[in-house]
Amino acid sequence: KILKIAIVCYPTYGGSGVVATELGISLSKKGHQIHFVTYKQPVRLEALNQNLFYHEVYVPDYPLFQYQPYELALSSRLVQVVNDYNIDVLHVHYAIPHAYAAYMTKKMLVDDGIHLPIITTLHGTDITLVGRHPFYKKAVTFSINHSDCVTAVSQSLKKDTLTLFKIRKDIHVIPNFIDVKKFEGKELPCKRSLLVENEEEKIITHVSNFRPLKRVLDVINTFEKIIEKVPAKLMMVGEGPDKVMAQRYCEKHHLESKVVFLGKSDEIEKILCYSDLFLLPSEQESFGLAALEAMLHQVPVISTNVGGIPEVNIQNYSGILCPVGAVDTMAEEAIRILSDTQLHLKFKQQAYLQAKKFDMSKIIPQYETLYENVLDPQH
Ligand code: GMT
Repeated sequence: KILKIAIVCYPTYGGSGVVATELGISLSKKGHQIHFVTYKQPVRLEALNQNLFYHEVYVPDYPLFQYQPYELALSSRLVQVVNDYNIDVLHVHYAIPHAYAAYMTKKMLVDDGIHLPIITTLHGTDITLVGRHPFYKKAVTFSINHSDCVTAVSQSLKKDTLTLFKIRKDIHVIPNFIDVKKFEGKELPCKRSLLVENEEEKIITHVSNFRPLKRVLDVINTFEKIIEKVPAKLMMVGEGPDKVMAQRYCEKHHLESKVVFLGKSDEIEKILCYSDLFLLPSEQESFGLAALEAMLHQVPVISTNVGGIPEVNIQNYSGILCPVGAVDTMAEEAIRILSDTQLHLKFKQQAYLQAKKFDMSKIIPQYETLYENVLDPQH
């Protein structure tokens, strides 16, 4: 059945926005009509088509407000979109405040005689960091329990949700996905020579939003230890609160010629295609989409062994898992892999094989089944 689906997400560079956008695009290609409702056009939503719509949420400044009432503006806009386009299902990504706004939308629509099923997808810190805070906990619990269907991106996040909140709902685990076909057999322009002088010099990459939980100093400290043994450059991709601190550290330790800060990039795949190793030393990570994207480009991952990462990065297969803060071990493992061409190649191939398990062709139908189930009154 062709469905009309409204999707709410953070339109920024975060993984949850990327997952929501790619899901919407893929569903639109299958014939569903998709309506993104958010405050900015999602970054990966380059081209709208006849099945893909974007509705902006405006939150005008008003001197009385210290905080702009975004949930109010979002739910009002959602009511309007649902009425104007006969939306069948509302799918919100990241509980705060989207699940709450979805509940309000549903309630307001009752006055218009409309029943709107809501699906909430939990992504990470909406549960493990922000959502569990006593300031939000009650509202997060309430809005999860009042969603018609709840999904989490990993078994680990499901477990955390059930441990931290009093949840009466069944939580479906639907992992994040990548598009294997998009790159299969394609030669990407790999400008490796622009960055390194020879094959001996390796390229190590980190992609994140530079928040404290990403532990970007661990990335740099690991890199410092690696270059004691293996010549390498470090690509730091992304923007965020800890970026300046990381740049200062590099200046102070005379690493400027070896560590490149690339900022936000729409061309992650071009950076990954010439990367030899990916570092993800996060303190917490409910899934680790950045690691999965690296693996798709045959980049082995050295990561921490937290949250949902071990469901994505398999120990001694697609990469290596280490305890949080274990900079020495991460560096030793990196040196071991990078200095053995055969071993490196094996990890690269295995990383790709592991990534393929998360191909969108296996994951998108799981969401479609959920949409159909919430629409089926028998269910
Ligand atoms: O929860 C966050 O910190 C933000 C969120 C995002 O928008 O990037 O990240 C989470 O969702 C991603 C997509 O499902 C996951 O890949 C990330 O692991 C997860 N982040 C954390 O758990 C810290």
